[in-house]
Amino acid sequence: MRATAIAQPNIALIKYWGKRDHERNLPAVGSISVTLRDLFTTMQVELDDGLSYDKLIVNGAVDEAMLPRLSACLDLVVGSGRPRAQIISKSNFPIAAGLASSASAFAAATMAAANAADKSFSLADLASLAGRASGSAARSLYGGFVELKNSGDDIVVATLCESDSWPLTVVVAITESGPKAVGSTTAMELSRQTSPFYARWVEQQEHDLDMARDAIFRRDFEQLAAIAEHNCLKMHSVMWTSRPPTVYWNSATMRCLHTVRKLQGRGLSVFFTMDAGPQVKAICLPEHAEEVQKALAETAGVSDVMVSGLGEAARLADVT
Ligand code: 2P0
Repeated sequence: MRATAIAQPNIALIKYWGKRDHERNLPAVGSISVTLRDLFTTMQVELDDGLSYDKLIVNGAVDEAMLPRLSACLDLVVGSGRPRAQIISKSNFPIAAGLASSASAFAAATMAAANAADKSFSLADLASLAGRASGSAARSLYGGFVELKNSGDDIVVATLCESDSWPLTVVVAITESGPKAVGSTTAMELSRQTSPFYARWVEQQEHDLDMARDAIFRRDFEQLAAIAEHNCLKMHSVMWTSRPPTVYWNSATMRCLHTVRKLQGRGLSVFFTMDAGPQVKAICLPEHAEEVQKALAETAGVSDVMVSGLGEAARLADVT
């Protein structure tokens, strides 16, 4: 009744922002992401009839805040009459700071819970279940370049290109390490309800997905860079025009964008993207990673820089 799974966070190049169905947590738009290799979350789920309540330990400390969402995820995967669980989670990167920690956490939790309960779900079923817990988590069940499509009443997730067939590098500049002030679920709902740009955002997403998919199939870095930056800035424009506005950036975020622009001016193959947090992710060709890392580390306000290649799908660590 115990299993452990490992999943890596993913970084969206074409973003998920907004829901079309709250109850089932269905996204309003498709998305394309890259799964990372070097940042990871390990999740051990132990179902125990002797327990009277669920318990979550994150990086050695009891975590009450995330427990209700994880308990609901386990209810979906195992069934609401399930035994209570002890869940032990470890991540090697800052959590709740816009680094997609919920994606790796819920992807790993879904896989571990299914195996602890001896349920044999297909990968597609696991992705659907993980997506109900956290939209971006569905993508972390797959490796490399991953697309999440809206399909009728559910989602369909698939790898577009394996990590080793276009091995890009992701450099993450940390500009703030505390948890974010507004959770992305709340912020995206605010955007849907109040931003005058929201409808256009949804309307244009298919075009952005087509452009990114085409760029990935043809390994066209310039095309991918242009559409990913555009899509990211559109998503943040939707947030900024919400009432009240959601602004995840800080001054160091902006300085990192200028750093990336300068690197591009010098001919380096690199582009930026930002999510529901102030960190900047610079995606580049591996031969430019060292220079990108150095330039971001020297940018004022950057406290740390993490580097990752692209990685594989979520997997089981053991089953006992
Ligand atoms: C993404 N984000 O595509 C976008 C870009 C943040 C910005 O998916 O409400 O934790 O749990 O489904 O997946 C973060 O939101 O949201 C996210 P829920 P999730 O990566």
